[in-house]
Amino acid sequence: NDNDDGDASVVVETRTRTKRPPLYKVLLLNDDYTPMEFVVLILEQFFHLNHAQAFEIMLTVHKKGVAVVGVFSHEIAETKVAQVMDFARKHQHPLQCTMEKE
Ligand code: TYC
Repeated sequence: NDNDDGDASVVVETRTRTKRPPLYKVLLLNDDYTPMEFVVLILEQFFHLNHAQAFEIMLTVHKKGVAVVGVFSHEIAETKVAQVMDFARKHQHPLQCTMEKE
């Protein structure tokens, strides 16, 4: 505040708060029917994981029921979920993919 000399010219400073955009976890869910190789293929194709990483995450989902595949901006996460769901539906597998705020 510059001018505290009465009220002739008063400078009001407002604090600028910069928030980083929220991030979203993309989750893959287990089911009893989707083939393991199909899940591995999805992780390689849409999440750019190498075969070993893809296999490891697939196994985690298979054993624990769910795993985080990646963390993205809202728009990218939505796109990934849509890509996985479309691809699974196209091949008639019940695979489920969702997102949640981190
Ligand atoms: N449970 C499946 C099977 O035994 C494999 C599987 C893994 C399915 C991960 C979905 O997200 C998944 N064929």
